Amino acid sequence: MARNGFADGLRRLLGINQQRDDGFFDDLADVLIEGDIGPKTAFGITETLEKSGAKSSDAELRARLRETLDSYLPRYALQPEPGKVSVYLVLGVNGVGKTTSVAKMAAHYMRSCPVILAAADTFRAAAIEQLSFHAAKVGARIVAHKHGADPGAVVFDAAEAARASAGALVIADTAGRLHNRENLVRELQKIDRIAASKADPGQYRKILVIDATTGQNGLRQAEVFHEAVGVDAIVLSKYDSTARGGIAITAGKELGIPVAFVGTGEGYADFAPFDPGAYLDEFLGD
Ligand SMILES: Nc1nc2c(ncn2[C@@H]2O[C@H](COP(=O)(O)OP(=O)(O)OP(=O)(O)O)[C@@H](O)[C@H]2O)c(=O)[nH]1
Ligand SMILES: [Mg+2]
Repeated sequence: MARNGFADGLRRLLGINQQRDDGFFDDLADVLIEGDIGPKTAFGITETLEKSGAKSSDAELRARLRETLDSYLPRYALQPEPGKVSVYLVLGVNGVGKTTSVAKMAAHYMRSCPVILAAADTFRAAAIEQLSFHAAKVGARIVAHKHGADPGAVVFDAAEAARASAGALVIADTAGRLHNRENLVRELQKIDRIAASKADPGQYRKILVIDATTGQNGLRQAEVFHEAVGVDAIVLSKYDSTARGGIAITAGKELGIPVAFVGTGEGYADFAPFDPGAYLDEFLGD
């Protein structure tokens, strides 16, 4: 995994500035922002630290920083209930890793429950074939319609199939489009209504894939999708390709959205539930 920019920056800053003068906390905010923490959250963090630990030792400051960041990370387990119809709708802009994440989630959940993939990206020409390829590889069932078909109807049929097999987790791939916001919102809301009506109560989740290499753009995407349909959890993809991961903290603090999974490569096994402790170890270089 790539070295963490924030951890290196923090180490450097602690080495240079032992005084904790005004400049120290400004510099710390800059280093946090370089680590992909949003400016608002970064200044909130430095304000908290300045109030509580301005004159503290390196170790104390690190501990306080860790405590503060930890308090911003919502705890969340994404687990379907056995015997129920659960629907996980996977959302995100172009190319962030939605289809790959759907396949990884299938491989993950198939160990504990039946999974049916819904090929609800009917927009991009090769999307259905791509998902079918993954489904065959991981051994998951798939429900697909023709290219250009109504994505809501695909989700509907997949949920019906889940009902017919006495419960299953439906994981739905969707098309990634953000260039026409109104269209996206309208279409998403339609799929959203169908998914919400077909899943058993409390078993419907909207999961946004964010490419960890896109930095602050990821937060903007989360805001747009959250406003459109409400986002329950994030999959942070391509975390293997970046030295920064502050988006997990910013999304938690500013939007209250937890990270559920982290993707660290192209293989199905390069995927794990988000572990806040391990994440903070790496972010802080502890
Ligand atoms: N290194 C790395 N590559 C990833 C990861 N997740 C996905 N990818 C790669 O990112 C590229 C795009 O992945 P897709 O799953 O097709 O993305 P998508 O969001 O479905 O794309 P569209 O359907 O075109 O919007 C592929 O080459 C994937 O192999 C990851 O965690 N790490
Ligand atoms: Mg896709």
